[in-house]
Amino acid sequence: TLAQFGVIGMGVMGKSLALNLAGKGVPVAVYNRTVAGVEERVAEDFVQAHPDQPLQPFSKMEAFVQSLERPRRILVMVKAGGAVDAVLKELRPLLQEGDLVMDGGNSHYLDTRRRTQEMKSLHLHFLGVGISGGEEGALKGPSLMPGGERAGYDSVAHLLERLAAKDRKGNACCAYIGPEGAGHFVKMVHNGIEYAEMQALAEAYQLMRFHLGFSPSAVAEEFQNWQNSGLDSYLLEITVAILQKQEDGEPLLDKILDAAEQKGTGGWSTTAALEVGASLDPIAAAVMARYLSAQKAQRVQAAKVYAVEPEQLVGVPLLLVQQVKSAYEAVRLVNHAVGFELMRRASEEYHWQLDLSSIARIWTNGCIIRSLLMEELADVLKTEGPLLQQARVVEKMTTLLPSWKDVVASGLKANAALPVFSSALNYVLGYVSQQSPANLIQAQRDYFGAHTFRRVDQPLDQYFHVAW
Ligand code: NBP
Repeated sequence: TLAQFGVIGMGVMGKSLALNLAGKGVPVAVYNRTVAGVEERVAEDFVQAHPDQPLQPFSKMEAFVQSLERPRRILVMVKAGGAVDAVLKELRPLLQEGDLVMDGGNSHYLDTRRRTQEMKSLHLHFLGVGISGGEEGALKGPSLMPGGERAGYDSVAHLLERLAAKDRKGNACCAYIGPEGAGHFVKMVHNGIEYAEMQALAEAYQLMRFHLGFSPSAVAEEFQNWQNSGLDSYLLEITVAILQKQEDGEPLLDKILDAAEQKGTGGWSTTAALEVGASLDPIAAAVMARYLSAQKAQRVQAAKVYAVEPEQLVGVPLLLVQQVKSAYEAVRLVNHAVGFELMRRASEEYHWQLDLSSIARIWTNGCIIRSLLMEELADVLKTEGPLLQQARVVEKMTTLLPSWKDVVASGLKANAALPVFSSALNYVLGYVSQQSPANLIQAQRDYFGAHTFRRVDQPLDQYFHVAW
């Protein structure tokens, strides 16, 4: 029998996705480039675990393509960048009109736009599919963000929906996102939000560990309390497990070098925000915090020169921990708000008609930023208008704000660097200011560059210049 779905690239993700779908009874063909034996191993592993399920390995691209029923549906799961173009180049002459190729890697959305056009000119369908959930998600059900031509999506929707995780109501965490690079754009923003969520957790940990004197296991216990009181998320869950992990009777965390690495999607989100003119403060701050952390040698040297030590927060410990929790909760609201606002702006700019509530829904399971908050947002985002102005969010934010301000103020005073906690707070305070000091900026611009300004006492479509 011909396979209904093909996967190219038997790395961590490709292998797991192939096993996921074949495990659900869909005949799948798999191919990996030169490395001998990779495909066979995947097939062997699979056959052992599921003796009745269909998975066919190929080591020749042509035979792989021929093994697929038409129109073909092929998922390319290789390293983002040149490797995707190399695979497409090899694949194109083997395909026929109406066949569909999907790129499931973390490709840049502008590359996806270009590839969509290249494929379209050859009458081939192309989808850029954002995939989140890591290895486990790929195996058990990831969150899928397919973007590209609607017709291409329709020909594979039934299979992608089987592949995906299910939300609380049993619907697939997969929905058509929009044309061209929309799917990869949304995946990129997902990762941007992920960066700031991780950094926010790191800052909460830092305050408790180094400024309140908690041990890693005591922080884990506190985080567990948060989990059980409405803040549950996958990232919080894994952080608890990480803090509890021991090696030779000591926290493994303390043996890990404090220099964060990154593959670029957080930075891409920041660049995209600059391109569409959206604020992305906590996400940009999280990216920069990783860069600063990576300058380990310079930091060690500077620590000697400045001799600035972490100091204890002043106050009642129980109360302070409560305040850290409130700050964390508020930061998360802002982080999600700026992420969704970036998508809204991009949607307008590129005419994608993104459905933000649907995007939040497909992020409620399978992906790295799944959380109770995301489930609430799927509902809140059904209402038009900025997230931070929705009644429920305003109410929540208003109760959290005093503690958040206290934590940031006393944290900075105690020498804690809090890039995400503080940048998100700055964002909110700026956001709720009726009067900003930007009139001074406009005056300065007009002074040195004759850039003109608008006046509050004149119609707003008129611009003025003064001989300063
Ligand atoms: P891996 O590093 O595990 O696998 C990479 C795959 O790309 C291998 O099959 C490799 O083949 C293949 N490949 C490379 Br590298 N260069 C190639 C080329 N020029 N032609 C053909 N194949 C080539 O990566 P992964 O973790 O599975 O990630 C794949 C994509 O999925 C990436 O874009 C990644 O960002 C994205 N992603 C990863 C995760 C995750 O949690 N890991 C989550 C979501 C998205 P070889 O075996 O012959 O070297």
